[in-house]
Amino acid sequence: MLGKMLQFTIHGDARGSLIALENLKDFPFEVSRVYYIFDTLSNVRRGFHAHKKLKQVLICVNGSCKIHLDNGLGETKEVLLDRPDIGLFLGADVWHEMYDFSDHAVLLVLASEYYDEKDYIRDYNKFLEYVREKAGDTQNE
Ligand code: T46
Repeated sequence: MLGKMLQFTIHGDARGSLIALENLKDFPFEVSRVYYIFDTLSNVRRGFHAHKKLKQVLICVNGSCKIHLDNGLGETKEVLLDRPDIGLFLGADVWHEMYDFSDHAVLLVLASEYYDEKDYIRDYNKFLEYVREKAGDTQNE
């Protein structure tokens, strides 16, 4: 699966809007870490990696940005995140790049694991080798 869009419930009234997210109800994992990306420039591209284990939900809680997804097996996708009630669920083994950040964009990320640099594959060719080897293993099972 190359990223899945999640629609969150907005609790709104005359005072404004509120979104509440709960482990295993609104997304399929338990959060161990939260981080957010802000003060980005529109011409900057970030990411350029995949994770071996980490699951994440990306939510652009202010402004907008785009995410390029690539499973290394020929499938790619571009996702626009421009609403605080939309999340992108990202499992392991997906190469991702974030770009086209609007002014004042804030990209909030819920992550299933603590930060671990060993979980990153930051070299695209190594990513291709990794996913193709895994796909081959699955076919041989
Ligand atoms: C991802 C995308 C969506 C930490 O010390 N702790 C953390 O939890 C994180 C996420 C980062 N860092 C340090 C590591 C680097 O020195 O913060 C610096 C910037 O991280 P990075 O270059 O990995 O940032 P992005 O925007 O390329 O990627 C981030 C996440 O790292 C990554 O897991 O999936 O956002």
